[in-house]
Amino acid sequence: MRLLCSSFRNLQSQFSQPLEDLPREFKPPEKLLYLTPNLEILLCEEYINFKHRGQHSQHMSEGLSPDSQGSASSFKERILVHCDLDAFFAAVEILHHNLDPEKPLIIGSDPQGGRGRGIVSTCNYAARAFGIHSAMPVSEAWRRCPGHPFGPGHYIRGSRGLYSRASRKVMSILKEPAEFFEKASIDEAYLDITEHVGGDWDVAYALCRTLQTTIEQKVGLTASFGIAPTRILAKMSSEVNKPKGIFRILPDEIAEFFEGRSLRDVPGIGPKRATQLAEWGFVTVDEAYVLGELALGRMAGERFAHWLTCVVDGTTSSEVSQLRSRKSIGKERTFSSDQTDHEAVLDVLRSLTHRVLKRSKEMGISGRLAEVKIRYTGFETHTHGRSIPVAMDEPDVFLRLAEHLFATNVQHNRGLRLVGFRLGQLDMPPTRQAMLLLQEEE
Ligand code: TTP
Ligand code: MG
Ligand code: MG
Repeated sequence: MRLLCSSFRNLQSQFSQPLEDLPREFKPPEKLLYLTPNLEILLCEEYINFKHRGQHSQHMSEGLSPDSQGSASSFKERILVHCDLDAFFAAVEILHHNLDPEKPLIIGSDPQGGRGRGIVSTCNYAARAFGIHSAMPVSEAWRRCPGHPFGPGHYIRGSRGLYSRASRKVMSILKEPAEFFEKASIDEAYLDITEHVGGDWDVAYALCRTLQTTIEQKVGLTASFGIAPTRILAKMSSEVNKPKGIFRILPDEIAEFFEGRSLRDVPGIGPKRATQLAEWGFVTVDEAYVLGELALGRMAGERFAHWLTCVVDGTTSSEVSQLRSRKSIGKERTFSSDQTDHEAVLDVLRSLTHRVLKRSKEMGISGRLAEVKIRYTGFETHTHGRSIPVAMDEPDVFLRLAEHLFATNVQHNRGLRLVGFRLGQLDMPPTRQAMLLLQEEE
């Protein structure tokens, strides 16, 4: 059996008693809330913030607009922007390797001369002319547009680091004018710019044109923008004039926008649902909408009918918040060889926890759940979690929780293949994001 070093043993004995039971429901503390015997967290001052957090959670779970949480906005409609980069991975590779954008470029797994078994990640617009698209088997892509020496196709496996760097640069440009900002994926973001443009849709259009030019000049990538009063409408409009397009749906133009528009174009309507609706004779959104919520509900289900009616009425969510796209923030490390020195693994866990909390602070996000992931030799994986009563972003709190979870759960005679830390049950005070933006402007 392996010898544990003394500090690790001390840590274990410290945690041999379970953490004192924390109240399930948060009540304003008299003075102090003790998480562990050694860790005191003064909550009196912080309580004000936590109340805000509570309100914000409610607003998010109800999917209401930022207005409805009682902020000082005087605008009835929100002005939301959805930005999506064009042929993102392919565009970054073209830039990095100085390739000809007119030649078909396919990013994905190795085509192995047409025998490859992987899929296409994306391709540039020249390759799309051959009918190639994301998620297509790479063998099919090769059949449509073979690579050298059989055809003009250029195939690249791709490098994630390049894409992340480009994404970060774009996001920092987009973040600037947004009151509320949400990175929705590596190449897309939602912005709420209502106050910034004074509720003026023409100013919003001009701002998107400026952002588009700035991204092209500073990062070398083209982006498409959609401007609309709800999230789903903004997302749909960013698709309309791709690549390098801008499209705007004004609040009184929504019905017109859906006239003759395929139901399949609405995010959330998949091929199965679209086929079913087509069998009943509905191909376009307006065809289904004119039936009325009640009648459509009898055929397609009440929930779907209600949702589609809300989409066309422009009453779906207009909330932009980083928490919509993020469920947790986590980092993990796989060891090049399995570790038996648990003290060393604990050090790695501490460093991962620090990095997660640093990231969460940068994003203005706090969390209630600490989760430690442990993978043993042979791939057996366990996660151990513990919630605290209120969302926090204090590294020390989560460091103690991570140490506790590791020390009380790790199986001592086993080698470790991976360790990880995750911050979950995320929350964000509504004022925090604004503060973050202000700080960045300074
Ligand atoms: P998308 O924005 O869906 O596609 P895109 O940017 O390549 O093209 P478009 O001009 O139509 O927006 O996805 C962004 C990146 O995410 C894309 O460049 C590659 C990656 N991706 C995959 O790896 N697999 C997939 O199935 C999809 C859809 C995207
Ligand atoms: Mg894209
Ligand atoms: Mg995208």
